[in-house]
Amino acid sequence: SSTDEVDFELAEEFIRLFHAENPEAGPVLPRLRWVRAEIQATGSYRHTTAELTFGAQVAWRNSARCIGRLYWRSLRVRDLRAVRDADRVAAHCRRHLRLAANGGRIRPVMSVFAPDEPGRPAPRIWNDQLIRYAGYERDGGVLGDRRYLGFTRTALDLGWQPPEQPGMFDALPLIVETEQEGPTLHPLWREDVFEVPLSHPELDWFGSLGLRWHAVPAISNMRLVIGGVSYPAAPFNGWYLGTEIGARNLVDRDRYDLSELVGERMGLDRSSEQTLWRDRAVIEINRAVLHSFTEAGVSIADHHTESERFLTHVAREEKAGRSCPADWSWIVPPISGALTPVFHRYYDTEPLRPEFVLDDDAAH
Ligand code: HEM
Ligand code: NRG
Repeated sequence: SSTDEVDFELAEEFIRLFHAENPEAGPVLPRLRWVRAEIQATGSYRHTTAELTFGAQVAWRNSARCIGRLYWRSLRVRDLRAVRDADRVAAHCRRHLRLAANGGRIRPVMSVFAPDEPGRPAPRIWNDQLIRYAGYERDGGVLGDRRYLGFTRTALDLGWQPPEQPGMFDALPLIVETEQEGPTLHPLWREDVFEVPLSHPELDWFGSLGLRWHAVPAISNMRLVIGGVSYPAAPFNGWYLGTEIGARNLVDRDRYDLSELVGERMGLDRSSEQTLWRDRAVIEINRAVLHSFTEAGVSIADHHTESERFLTHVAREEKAGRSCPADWSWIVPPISGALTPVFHRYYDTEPLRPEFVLDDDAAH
């Protein structure tokens, strides 16, 4: 498990990589001797801030499912390894969201909290993202995000007070667990949740559907593993690819399931699948997402542009003599796949370290 003693070979592999890519860090052998002694004495070792920052950036570079990796060097890493108690973890997560949103000019940020150590588990964030919307059962249907029915129930059981008038887009509280305190609730504040109301460049009625989405996707349930050391609480964010919201979150059957409603409002012929009314509705939802974010001055990428950038990244990595692991089924966007260049080729698949790991017991 991740609170076991660190394997020196994993530490060595990372320290060698760090020194190979950062020659200004000096000779590798003294550092390796130090790390070996520290593991022998304590069962683990402490990364320098430079190692931590580099390790986090390379874990992003190695994320086979991520199309956004061209800017991996620009990741800002907040070294919060001294933070262990739930209140401070939550306060720093809220600050992370404000730093990342940056008034709309979204910055890729990661906050690294205390690692697991032998016999001393790190704090854990139960939410799969820092911002997620509640789902409530309402007369046979669901109000809000269907996928978060279970998490919403958990939050309510822990004592969460939902808004007096529950809605489709109520930000869930953070649930932070520490060894001493157990799970604890931490509501987000309004100013932590930068949101964009959705409207459409031509379909005037679209704005009155009352749809919105949050500006910052911040994954909080992946363990960052650098040189054998596990950081279970290390939330990170970039900006959205429009299709994540427009083709999945608002459209998947187990999320907001809105294609039927939008198809109907568009007056499309839904008597047969052959009219492709679903596809037409989903395209308009995606136009609304890109239009609304851009009008609001909030960073967002379209799948054509981000696909081009990703191939630039793959080419750069190749030129640097590195392999670039990529998972075709995650990289190709969920709409218009073959219209983007990422569709028309295969990728390296051997995983590399450092990495983000999704634990089995994570997620909801
Ligand atoms: C996954 C885009 C930044 C790490 C993804 C996915 C997209 C994406 C579209 C697939 C998500 C899905 O289908 O649910 C972007 C864009 C970014 C960005 C446009 C803008 C800068 C980052 C950053 C990190 C990161 C900063 C980490 C430091 C990952 C990881 C996954 C992923 C680990 C896989 C998540 C999983 O397995 O559920 N990204 N990303 N990305 N991204 Fe990025
Ligand atoms: N599909 C999820 C977010 C997953 C990660 N996507 C990013 N990551 N863009 C959703 O909320 O729709 N990022 O770090 O920017």
